[in-house]
Amino acid sequence: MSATEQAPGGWVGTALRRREDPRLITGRGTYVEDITLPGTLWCAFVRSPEAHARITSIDASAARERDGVVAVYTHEDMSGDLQGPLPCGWAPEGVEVKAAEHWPLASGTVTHVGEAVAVVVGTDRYGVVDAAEDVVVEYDPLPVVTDPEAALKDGSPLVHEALGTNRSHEWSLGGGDLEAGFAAADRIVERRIVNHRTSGAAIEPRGTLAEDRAGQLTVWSATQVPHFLRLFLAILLGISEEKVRVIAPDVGGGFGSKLQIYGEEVFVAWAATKLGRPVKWIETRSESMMITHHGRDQIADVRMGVKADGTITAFHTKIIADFGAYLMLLTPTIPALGAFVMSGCYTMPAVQTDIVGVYTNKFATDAIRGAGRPEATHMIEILMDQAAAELGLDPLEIRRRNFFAKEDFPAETALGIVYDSGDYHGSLDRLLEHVDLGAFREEQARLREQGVYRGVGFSTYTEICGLAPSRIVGPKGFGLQTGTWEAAQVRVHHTGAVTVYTGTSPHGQGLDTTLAQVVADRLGVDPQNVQVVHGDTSTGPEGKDTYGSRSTAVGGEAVARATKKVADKARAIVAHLLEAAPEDIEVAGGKFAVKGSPDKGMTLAEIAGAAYIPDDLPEGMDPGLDETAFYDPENFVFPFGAHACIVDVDAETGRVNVVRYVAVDDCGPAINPMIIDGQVHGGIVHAIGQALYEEVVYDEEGQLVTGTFADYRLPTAAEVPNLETDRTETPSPVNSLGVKGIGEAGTIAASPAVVNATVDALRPLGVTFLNMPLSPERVWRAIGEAKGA
Ligand code: MCN
Repeated sequence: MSATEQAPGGWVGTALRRREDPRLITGRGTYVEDITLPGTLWCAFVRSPEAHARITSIDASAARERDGVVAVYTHEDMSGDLQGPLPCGWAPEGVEVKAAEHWPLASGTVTHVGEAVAVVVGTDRYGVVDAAEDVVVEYDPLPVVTDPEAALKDGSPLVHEALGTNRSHEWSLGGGDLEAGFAAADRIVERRIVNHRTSGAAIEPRGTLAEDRAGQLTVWSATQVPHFLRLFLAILLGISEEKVRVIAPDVGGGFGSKLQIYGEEVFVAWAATKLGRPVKWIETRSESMMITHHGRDQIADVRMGVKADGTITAFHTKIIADFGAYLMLLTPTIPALGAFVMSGCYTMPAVQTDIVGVYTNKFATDAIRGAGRPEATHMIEILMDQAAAELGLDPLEIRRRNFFAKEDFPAETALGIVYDSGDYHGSLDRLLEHVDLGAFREEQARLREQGVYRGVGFSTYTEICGLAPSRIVGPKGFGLQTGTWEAAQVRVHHTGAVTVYTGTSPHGQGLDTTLAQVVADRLGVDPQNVQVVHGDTSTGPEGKDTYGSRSTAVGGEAVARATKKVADKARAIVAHLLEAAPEDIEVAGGKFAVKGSPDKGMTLAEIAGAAYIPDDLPEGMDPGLDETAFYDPENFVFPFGAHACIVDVDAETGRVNVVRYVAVDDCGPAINPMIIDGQVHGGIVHAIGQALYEEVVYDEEGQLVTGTFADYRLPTAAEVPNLETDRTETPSPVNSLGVKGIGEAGTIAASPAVVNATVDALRPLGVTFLNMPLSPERVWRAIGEAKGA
């Protein structure tokens, strides 16, 4: 299909090329870095080289004397103007969360390497960096703890003395009779699963520019959450909200790491108001590795009870979640998100997740693509393979025996969560159309004789996304101190061109294209004539931004609902002018036409003309063609799928090479199959990266060992085979589009497939279990240990 050839059903379903791409890939995007206002001042942060220390003195006199330095600030300069510390948005009823105060600039003590201690502001971008080196900070080092288990022990150094403990909180989610479930099991499979710390590693580091012009504060920031940022800037700086405008211009990837209210953003906004001049900060790559939040970092002791035939009787996981030094916007919620889908695709009668959150002297963890759900899927899918091996069952057979059946949907899990729709057997069947398992096993045996260790691994997953239902997510439910609805405005201009304002805020997901497709079908126009505006808090309705794969299932549905209101009004105008009944007007052939008389109709431009020059509108109708909708869904949506990974392992060096990867995903009816493929590709590569290469490492002194892309190994095209993708389409009953999220699905699904494949390859050598990352050294050692065993 060519780039613009419409699918038979309309623009929805068409593999339209991302129309934002020509601009983005030819250097015509506008990132924060591209915006410099006259008189802009730059800032450079003085960051702690210590992981834990008392600040005994800060001497900025030499820095202040440097040419071009306008000011040097510390916490004391700012604190009087701040209405409170940086926010953590989770305060569930009945759970005591011990949150340490977290300020943009350290207050007396530093608790992780890279913590900002002072800032130099000046006229020259490079001059401020030199001046920052002239700021002399004296530290009195304190004992450091980086291991979360050590941090939980009595007598451990305390990250925050004032809290009296390193334990931030405990939280559990369970359902069904766990004890009875384990009592009924023929076997209990137990594993310790370590899900190591990773970085979001977006191609564009963070950056913020702020200008205060006559009391109106405008902030450009590389953020996923401009609406939340405006709200918190207003609250923290004590400025009336309408006087704060936040613009997220083009944002070069976020992967969760820009779903945050960062100290640098607050500082830059504050400094702009203080100095009356624009202030700008652009993060360096090494800062990004150090002080843009990390993800994962969980140790889970997982137990699964199974009958001899593979039926699961109980699933219990105890998670130690390493939060680093501070609870940031969503830090403590991340492991809990995984708890909601700890049943996976399976009819487990009893499930429980117990979480303990721990402070350590590292930077904070928070949402990174998948946010809690990759960790949950990893536990479940690794345990499925481990149980199959212990019971002598086929890994796919054990899955099938426990799947919810297609007829079970909507399916309630033991946790009381209702999965909206699904066909788990269907997606696995589809996967096996691509992967001939019989032929693979023959090839595997043949290769083993030649000393080549090839393995196949599977992951059958479901995830929870479309983050909304406020009644479940909000203060009286899960405990987020916000609503999580979405809003949209659809404005038809005089000429019939359309502008859509969405409260979501994409940073690479292609929403400019897909939301235009949704609108185009409903208004009978070409998507090229539908402009999508996002990421500016002073245009369009309020919004709740982008995370949790919500932009389509929640934001897209809000767009669909606003468009429906416009279409209904258009229908009424056409019916009035053409003397037909509104219910007889349909959108066909680029017109609002009378059913059965395609020639009798009006284009959107003609209707807009009638709406804006209102000399003959239906009785009582207001002029204009411009509608807004707010949408708060009844439930989440639950995408699902089946993935297969084939790897070769070099038994001499331990190197794992992914030779084939096949994914079948289901996110409901595709709006744009090409964009879905792109999202799945990116998601899988993210997980292959975690499984094989990427790891944020701190040493025992709390020094960051992986501070650059030379140490933090992102996979490149050379490490990833051509990914094979296919889809099934099971509509969700939750929204009118039937859609579910796809932005995180690949990442949620893929890591256990890679690990299961590696273990499958190495079973003849006696390796039966591995934790990530599967670095050559770890795999090589495991082979050696198995030989010695
Ligand atoms: N889509 C579709 N048909 C469907 C479902 C989705 O065509 N049935 C399309 C959507 O319209 C959208 C894309 O797929 O163009 C992803 O949609 P959705 O799943 O709703 O996810 P969001 O837009 O809310 O994106 C968030 C999600 C998250 S949480 C992370 S993290 C992430 C991700 O998406 N970060 C990304 N994908 C990313 N992709 C890029 N390039 N960069 C990031 O930082």
